[in-house]
Amino acid sequence: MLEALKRLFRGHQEIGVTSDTDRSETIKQLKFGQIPKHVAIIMDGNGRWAAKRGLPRIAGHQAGMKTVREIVRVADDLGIEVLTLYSFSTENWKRPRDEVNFLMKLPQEFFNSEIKELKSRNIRVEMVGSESQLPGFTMSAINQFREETKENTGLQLNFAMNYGSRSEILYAVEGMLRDQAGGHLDIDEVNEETFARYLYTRDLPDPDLMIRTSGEIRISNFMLWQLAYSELWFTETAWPDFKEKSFLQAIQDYQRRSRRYGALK
Ligand code: V0D
Repeated sequence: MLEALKRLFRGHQEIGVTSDTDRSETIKQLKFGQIPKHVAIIMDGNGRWAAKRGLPRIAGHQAGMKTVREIVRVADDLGIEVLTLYSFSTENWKRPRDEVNFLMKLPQEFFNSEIKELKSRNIRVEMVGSESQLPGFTMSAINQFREETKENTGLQLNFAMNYGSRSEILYAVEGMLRDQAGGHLDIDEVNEETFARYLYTRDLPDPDLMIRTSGEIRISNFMLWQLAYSELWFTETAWPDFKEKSFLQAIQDYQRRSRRYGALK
């Protein structure tokens, strides 16, 4: 963790913003023993960011990829264990065909530009969501990531792709009914823990913190089951403008909130 702190300060000096007292104050105030294990983010506002500048929506998605790079770095430096980024929802198929086609090529582009750094940082890349409707070339990029990073033990970076929480819950129910019919699951074994084993997120801890950018104060079908006890943090900032400083602010706010579960209140 001390290494993480050093890296943050080093990065700070390299980008020549030592006079930015806000930022260094935020870093100094972070409690390194209370870093959230799992942070999930709804990366909203790329299209709006572009429209505001008279640019095509795809320019917003491209700018959003730069933010992904920056946030992955800082999350890794802080020692966060799991980062889940909502990159394509089950509803996003309704967007114009050209936009969908463009988005589906981003995993390969991200692979080409990032695989080297991700490997050097010991980051493991995975996806959550339904693989079935995704184009072959998109799945092949994701599978390349999986294959080349499967032994990595550092930050787990998940992309929620073709993900929708209600359909995930139905997928879990189907899985349970199938196991029950096959004699592998008994009705008295149905509880919160066994149910969670049938979700796409079966191998992940629940998010401690969920961040949504760009002003909407909604969950929008993202991790309905998993966010039951999570801290929720919203900002007006659009995803392409969401920088390291905003992320550190979210972590600091998370640490300020006392985490009391319903039972303790
Ligand atoms: C566009 C802003 C990385 C949000 C970020 C297909 C919208 C950039 C990925 C990615 C997207 C996905 C899987 C993977 C590696 C990278 C990505 C999509 C959109 C939707 F294994 N950025 N990104 N995927 N955007």
